[in-house]
Amino acid sequence: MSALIDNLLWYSIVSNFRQNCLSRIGEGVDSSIEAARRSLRAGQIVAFTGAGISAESRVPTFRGADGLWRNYSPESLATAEAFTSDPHLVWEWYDWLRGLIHAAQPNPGHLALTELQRRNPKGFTLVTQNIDGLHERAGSHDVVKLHGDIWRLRCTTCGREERNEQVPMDHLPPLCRCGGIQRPAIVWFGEMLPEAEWERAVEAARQANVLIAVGTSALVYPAAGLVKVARQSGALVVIVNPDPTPADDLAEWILRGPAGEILPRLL
Ligand code: BJW
Repeated sequence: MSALIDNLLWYSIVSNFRQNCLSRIGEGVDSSIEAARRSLRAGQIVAFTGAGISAESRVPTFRGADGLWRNYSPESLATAEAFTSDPHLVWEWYDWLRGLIHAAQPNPGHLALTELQRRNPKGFTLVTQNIDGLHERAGSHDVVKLHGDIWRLRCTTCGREERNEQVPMDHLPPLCRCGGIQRPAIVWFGEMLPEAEWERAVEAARQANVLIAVGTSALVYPAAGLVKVARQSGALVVIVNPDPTPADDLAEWILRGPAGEILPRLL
Protein backbone atom coordinates (compact mmCIF):
# COMPACT_ATOMS: atom_id res chain seq x y z
CA MET A 1 0.00 0.00 0.00
CA SER A 2 2.73 2.46 0.95
CA ALA A 3 4.56 1.60 -2.30
CA LEU A 4 1.36 2.47 -4.21
CA ILE A 5 1.10 5.83 -2.41
CA ASP A 6 4.79 6.50 -3.09
CA ASN A 7 4.23 5.74 -6.78
CA LEU A 8 1.16 8.00 -6.95
CA LEU A 9 3.05 10.82 -5.23
CA TRP A 10 5.98 10.38 -7.57
CA TYR A 11 3.66 10.35 -10.61
CA SER A 12 2.02 13.56 -9.44
CA ILE A 13 5.41 15.26 -8.85
CA VAL A 14 6.64 14.17 -12.28
CA SER A 15 3.48 15.22 -14.13
CA ASN A 16 3.42 18.59 -12.34
CA PHE A 17 7.02 19.08 -13.33
CA ARG A 18 6.25 18.19 -16.96
CA GLN A 19 3.35 20.69 -16.99
CA ASN A 20 5.64 23.38 -15.56
CA CYS A 21 8.21 22.54 -18.18
CA LEU A 22 5.74 22.71 -21.01
CA SER A 23 4.17 25.98 -19.89
CA ARG A 24 7.59 27.50 -19.35
CA ILE A 25 8.69 26.30 -22.75
CA GLY A 26 5.47 27.75 -24.18
CA GLU A 27 6.02 31.11 -22.48
CA GLY A 28 8.20 32.49 -25.25
CA VAL A 29 11.88 33.26 -25.37
CA ASP A 30 11.80 36.64 -23.59
CA SER A 31 10.13 35.46 -20.39
CA SER A 32 12.07 32.19 -20.42
CA ILE A 33 15.33 34.11 -20.72
CA GLU A 34 14.29 36.30 -17.80
CA ALA A 35 13.43 33.25 -15.67
CA ALA A 36 16.60 31.40 -16.69
CA ARG A 37 18.60 34.53 -15.88
CA ARG A 38 17.19 34.61 -12.35
CA SER A 39 18.20 30.98 -11.86
CA LEU A 40 21.79 31.80 -12.83
CA ARG A 41 22.13 34.11 -9.82
CA ALA A 42 22.45 31.36 -7.27
CA GLY A 43 24.59 28.33 -6.63
CA GLN A 44 26.84 26.26 -8.80
CA ILE A 45 26.58 26.72 -12.55
CA VAL A 46 27.92 24.34 -15.17
CA ALA A 47 28.08 25.47 -18.78
CA PHE A 48 28.33 22.48 -21.11
CA THR A 49 29.19 23.49 -24.65
CA GLY A 50 29.35 21.90 -28.09
CA ALA A 51 30.22 22.90 -31.63
CA GLY A 52 27.18 25.20 -31.96
CA ILE A 53 28.73 27.84 -29.71
CA SER A 54 31.51 28.29 -32.28
CA ALA A 55 29.15 28.31 -35.28
CA GLU A 56 28.84 32.10 -35.18
CA SER A 57 32.65 32.27 -35.27
CA ARG A 58 32.34 30.40 -38.58
CA VAL A 59 33.83 27.18 -37.31
CA PRO A 60 31.73 24.43 -38.94
CA THR A 61 29.71 22.28 -36.55
CA PHE A 62 30.41 18.57 -36.56
CA ARG A 63 27.04 17.42 -37.88
CA GLY A 64 25.87 20.55 -39.71
CA ALA A 65 25.68 20.76 -43.51
CA ASP A 66 28.78 23.00 -43.45
CA GLY A 67 30.84 20.23 -41.79
CA LEU A 68 31.60 18.40 -45.04
CA TRP A 69 35.17 18.60 -46.34
CA ARG A 70 35.87 17.34 -49.89
CA ASN A 71 32.68 15.28 -49.52
CA TYR A 72 34.01 13.48 -46.44
CA SER A 73 31.88 13.68 -43.32
CA PRO A 74 33.78 14.48 -40.11
CA GLU A 75 32.35 11.28 -38.63
CA SER A 76 34.23 9.21 -41.24
CA LEU A 77 37.52 11.02 -40.56
CA ALA A 78 37.45 11.38 -36.76
CA THR A 79 38.43 7.78 -36.05
CA ALA A 80 41.65 5.99 -35.23
CA GLU A 81 40.89 3.59 -38.11
CA ALA A 82 40.72 6.42 -40.66
CA PHE A 83 43.99 7.80 -39.27
CA THR A 84 45.77 4.44 -39.40
CA SER A 85 44.67 3.78 -42.96
CA ASP A 86 45.47 7.29 -44.28
CA PRO A 87 47.17 9.68 -41.81
CA HIS A 88 47.94 12.15 -44.60
CA LEU A 89 44.27 12.50 -45.58
CA VAL A 90 43.10 12.92 -41.97
CA TRP A 91 45.83 15.47 -41.34
CA GLU A 92 44.89 17.40 -44.50
CA TRP A 93 41.40 17.77 -43.01
CA TYR A 94 42.67 18.85 -39.58
CA ASP A 95 45.17 21.25 -41.21
CA TRP A 96 42.23 22.85 -43.06
CA LEU A 97 40.21 22.99 -39.83
CA ARG A 98 43.12 24.51 -37.89
CA GLY A 99 43.31 27.21 -40.57
CA LEU A 100 39.61 28.06 -40.12
CA ILE A 101 39.89 28.09 -36.33
CA HIS A 102 43.07 30.17 -36.43
CA ALA A 103 41.25 32.81 -38.52
CA ALA A 104 38.15 32.72 -36.27
CA GLN A 105 37.43 35.03 -33.35
CA PRO A 106 35.49 34.19 -30.18
CA ASN A 107 31.90 35.43 -30.52
CA PRO A 108 29.50 37.02 -27.99
CA GLY A 109 28.44 33.52 -26.82
CA HIS A 110 32.00 32.64 -25.75
CA LEU A 111 32.41 36.08 -24.19
CA ALA A 112 29.18 35.77 -22.21
CA LEU A 113 30.43 32.55 -20.60
CA THR A 114 33.74 34.25 -19.78
CA GLU A 115 31.77 37.02 -18.07
CA LEU A 116 29.66 34.51 -16.12
CA GLN A 117 32.87 32.92 -14.84
CA ARG A 118 34.34 36.33 -13.97
CA ARG A 119 31.27 37.20 -11.89
CA ASN A 120 31.21 33.90 -10.01
CA PRO A 121 34.64 32.27 -10.29
CA LYS A 122 34.08 29.70 -7.52
CA GLY A 123 30.59 28.72 -8.62
CA PHE A 124 31.17 28.24 -12.33
CA THR A 125 32.57 25.32 -14.33
CA LEU A 126 32.92 25.37 -18.08
CA VAL A 127 32.88 21.90 -19.66
CA THR A 128 33.38 21.77 -23.41
CA GLN A 129 33.36 19.11 -26.09
CA ASN A 130 35.08 21.54 -28.43
CA ILE A 131 38.67 21.15 -29.51
CA ASP A 132 38.99 24.66 -30.99
CA GLY A 133 40.33 26.58 -27.96
CA LEU A 134 37.95 29.52 -28.55
CA HIS A 135 36.76 29.52 -24.92
CA GLU A 136 40.31 30.16 -23.73
CA ARG A 137 40.83 32.80 -26.42
CA ALA A 138 37.68 34.50 -25.08
CA GLY A 139 39.33 34.61 -21.63
CA SER A 140 37.75 31.57 -19.95
CA HIS A 141 40.09 29.56 -17.74
CA ASP A 142 40.17 26.10 -16.12
CA VAL A 143 38.10 24.83 -19.04
CA VAL A 144 37.31 21.12 -18.75
CA LYS A 145 38.08 19.79 -22.23
CA LEU A 146 36.43 16.45 -22.74
CA HIS A 147 37.51 15.79 -26.31
CA GLY A 148 41.04 17.21 -26.27
CA ASP A 149 42.68 20.10 -28.08
CA ILE A 150 43.39 20.52 -31.79
CA TRP A 151 46.47 22.61 -30.94
CA ARG A 152 48.19 19.71 -29.17
CA LEU A 153 49.87 16.77 -30.93
CA ARG A 154 50.65 13.33 -29.56
CA CYS A 155 53.23 10.92 -30.94
CA THR A 156 51.72 7.58 -31.95
CA THR A 157 55.09 5.89 -31.21
CA CYS A 158 56.47 7.37 -27.96
CA GLY A 159 53.33 9.13 -26.66
CA ARG A 160 55.08 12.48 -26.16
CA GLU A 161 52.69 15.46 -26.35
CA GLU A 162 53.50 18.97 -27.47
CA ARG A 163 51.72 22.18 -28.35
CA ASN A 164 51.82 23.12 -32.03
CA GLU A 165 50.16 26.23 -33.46
CA GLN A 166 51.68 26.14 -36.93
CA VAL A 167 49.13 27.09 -39.63
CA PRO A 168 49.38 25.60 -42.18
CA MET A 169 51.64 22.78 -41.03
CA ASP A 170 54.82 22.49 -43.05
CA HIS A 171 54.85 18.70 -43.16
CA LEU A 172 51.93 16.28 -43.24
CA PRO A 173 51.71 14.09 -41.31
CA PRO A 174 53.83 15.86 -38.68
CA LEU A 175 56.63 13.82 -37.14
CA CYS A 176 57.85 13.60 -33.57
CA ARG A 177 61.53 14.05 -32.80
CA CYS A 178 61.61 10.24 -32.24
CA GLY A 179 60.54 9.85 -35.89
CA GLY A 180 57.01 8.62 -35.05
CA ILE A 181 53.87 10.02 -36.69
CA GLN A 182 52.05 12.58 -34.56
CA ARG A 183 48.28 12.71 -34.29
CA PRO A 184 46.04 15.46 -32.95
CA ALA A 185 45.64 15.04 -29.17
CA ILE A 186 41.89 14.74 -29.46
CA VAL A 187 39.37 12.02 -28.65
CA TRP A 188 38.08 10.05 -31.61
CA PHE A 189 35.12 7.66 -31.65
CA GLY A 190 35.81 4.48 -29.71
CA GLU A 191 38.51 6.17 -27.59
CA MET A 192 38.31 6.89 -23.88
CA LEU A 193 37.88 10.44 -22.64
CA PRO A 194 40.77 11.81 -20.51
CA GLU A 195 40.05 10.38 -17.07
CA ALA A 196 40.78 13.46 -14.94
CA GLU A 197 38.70 15.74 -17.19
CA TRP A 198 35.80 13.30 -17.21
CA GLU A 199 35.82 12.96 -13.42
CA ARG A 200 35.89 16.73 -13.00
CA ALA A 201 32.96 17.09 -15.39
CA VAL A 202 30.85 14.44 -13.64
CA GLU A 203 31.57 15.94 -10.23
CA ALA A 204 30.66 19.42 -11.45
CA ALA A 205 27.42 18.07 -12.98
CA ARG A 206 26.55 16.32 -9.69
CA GLN A 207 27.12 19.52 -7.70
CA ALA A 208 25.37 21.81 -10.18
CA ASN A 209 22.31 23.86 -9.30
CA VAL A 210 22.01 24.86 -12.96
CA LEU A 211 23.44 23.19 -16.05
CA ILE A 212 23.24 25.20 -19.22
CA ALA A 213 23.83 23.12 -22.36
CA VAL A 214 24.82 25.30 -25.29
CA GLY A 215 25.14 24.33 -28.95
CA THR A 216 25.36 20.58 -28.60
CA SER A 217 23.36 17.96 -30.45
CA ALA A 218 23.64 15.84 -27.25
CA LEU A 219 24.22 12.76 -29.39
CA VAL A 220 27.74 11.80 -28.39
CA TYR A 221 28.32 9.81 -25.23
CA PRO A 222 29.54 9.79 -22.55
CA ALA A 223 29.62 13.63 -22.74
CA ALA A 224 25.89 13.95 -23.50
CA GLY A 225 25.14 11.95 -20.35
CA LEU A 226 26.26 14.91 -18.21
CA VAL A 227 22.90 16.58 -18.75
CA LYS A 228 21.13 13.62 -17.18
CA VAL A 229 23.66 13.38 -14.34
CA ALA A 230 22.97 17.02 -13.48
CA ARG A 231 19.21 16.65 -13.81
CA GLN A 232 19.13 13.53 -11.63
CA SER A 233 21.20 15.34 -9.00
CA GLY A 234 18.53 18.02 -8.85
CA ALA A 235 19.98 20.66 -11.18
CA LEU A 236 17.81 22.83 -13.31
CA VAL A 237 18.68 22.32 -16.98
CA VAL A 238 18.65 25.16 -19.51
CA ILE A 239 19.22 24.43 -23.20
CA VAL A 240 20.38 27.00 -25.73
CA ASN A 241 20.06 25.71 -29.27
CA PRO A 242 18.18 26.77 -32.41
CA ASP A 243 17.17 23.13 -33.00
CA PRO A 244 15.67 20.33 -30.91
CA THR A 245 17.96 17.83 -29.20
CA PRO A 246 17.37 14.53 -27.39
CA ALA A 247 18.24 16.33 -24.12
CA ASP A 248 15.24 18.68 -24.45
CA ASP A 249 13.08 16.38 -22.32
CA LEU A 250 15.37 17.05 -19.36
CA ALA A 251 15.20 20.83 -19.64
CA GLU A 252 13.32 23.34 -17.56
CA TRP A 253 13.93 26.06 -20.13
CA ILE A 254 14.70 25.66 -23.80
CA LEU A 255 15.97 28.87 -25.31
CA ARG A 256 15.69 28.50 -29.05
CA GLY A 257 18.17 30.61 -30.94
CA PRO A 258 21.83 31.20 -31.65
CA ALA A 259 24.15 31.14 -28.63
CA GLY A 260 25.74 34.45 -29.65
CA GLU A 261 22.37 36.17 -29.23
CA ILE A 262 20.85 34.23 -26.32
CA LEU A 263 23.84 33.98 -23.95
CA PRO A 264 24.56 37.72 -23.71
CA ARG A 265 20.86 38.23 -22.86
CA LEU A 266 21.20 35.78 -19.97
CA LEU A 267 23.76 37.99 -18.25
C1 BJW B 1 23.89 26.09 -32.46
C2 BJW B 1 24.20 27.12 -33.30
C3 BJW B 1 24.29 28.36 -32.72
C4 BJW B 1 24.16 25.39 -34.50
N1 BJW B 1 24.08 28.49 -31.42
N2 BJW B 1 23.67 26.23 -31.17
C5 BJW B 1 25.66 4.11 -27.91
C6 BJW B 1 25.50 4.60 -26.62
C7 BJW B 1 26.53 5.25 -25.97
C8 BJW B 1 27.74 5.43 -26.60
C9 BJW B 1 27.90 4.95 -27.86
C10 BJW B 1 26.90 4.30 -28.49
N3 BJW B 1 27.34 3.92 -29.73
C11 BJW B 1 28.61 4.36 -29.85
C12 BJW B 1 28.96 4.97 -28.73
C13 BJW B 1 30.24 5.59 -28.44
C14 BJW B 1 30.47 6.92 -29.10
C15 BJW B 1 29.18 7.70 -29.34
O1 BJW B 1 28.67 8.39 -28.50
N4 BJW B 1 28.66 7.62 -30.56
C16 BJW B 1 27.40 8.30 -30.88
C17 BJW B 1 27.53 9.00 -32.21
C18 BJW B 1 26.31 7.28 -30.80
N5 BJW B 1 31.29 7.61 -28.17
C19 BJW B 1 32.59 7.42 -28.11
O2 BJW B 1 33.16 6.68 -28.89
C20 BJW B 1 33.36 8.13 -27.03
N6 BJW B 1 34.17 7.24 -26.32
C21 BJW B 1 33.65 6.25 -25.62
O3 BJW B 1 32.45 6.03 -25.55
O4 BJW B 1 34.59 5.49 -24.97
C22 BJW B 1 34.16 4.28 -24.37
C23 BJW B 1 34.29 3.22 -25.44
C24 BJW B 1 35.54 2.83 -25.80
C25 BJW B 1 35.67 1.82 -26.74
C26 BJW B 1 34.54 1.29 -27.35
C27 BJW B 1 33.28 1.76 -27.02
C28 BJW B 1 33.16 2.73 -26.04
C29 BJW B 1 34.30 9.16 -27.63
C30 BJW B 1 33.56 10.25 -28.29
C31 BJW B 1 34.56 11.21 -28.95
C32 BJW B 1 33.85 12.25 -29.78
N7 BJW B 1 34.81 12.92 -30.58
C33 BJW B 1 34.34 13.95 -31.49
C34 BJW B 1 35.48 14.27 -32.47
C35 BJW B 1 36.54 15.13 -31.80
C36 BJW B 1 37.56 15.55 -32.76
C37 BJW B 1 37.04 16.45 -33.87
O5 BJW B 1 36.20 17.35 -33.61
O6 BJW B 1 37.46 16.26 -34.98
O7 BJW B 1 33.93 15.09 -30.77
S1 BJW B 1 32.87 13.47 -32.39
C38 BJW B 1 32.15 15.06 -32.40
O8 BJW B 1 30.90 15.02 -31.69
C39 BJW B 1 33.11 15.96 -31.61
C40 BJW B 1 32.14 16.74 -30.78
O9 BJW B 1 32.79 17.22 -29.62
C41 BJW B 1 31.06 15.75 -30.48
C42 BJW B 1 29.74 16.36 -30.10
O10 BJW B 1 29.23 17.10 -31.15
P1 BJW B 1 28.53 18.50 -30.84
O11 BJW B 1 29.52 19.40 -30.21
O12 BJW B 1 27.27 18.28 -30.11
O13 BJW B 1 28.30 19.08 -32.31
P2 BJW B 1 27.16 18.74 -33.37
O14 BJW B 1 27.65 19.18 -34.69
O15 BJW B 1 26.70 17.36 -33.26
O16 BJW B 1 25.93 19.66 -32.92
C43 BJW B 1 25.99 21.06 -33.02
C44 BJW B 1 24.74 21.63 -32.36
O17 BJW B 1 24.83 23.04 -32.36
C45 BJW B 1 23.44 21.27 -33.08
O18 BJW B 1 22.49 20.83 -32.11
C46 BJW B 1 22.98 22.60 -33.67
O19 BJW B 1 21.55 22.74 -33.69
C47 BJW B 1 23.57 23.58 -32.71
N8 BJW B 1 23.85 24.90 -33.25
N9 BJW B 1 24.34 26.59 -34.60
C48 BJW B 1 23.75 27.38 -30.68
N10 BJW B 1 24.57 29.45 -33.47
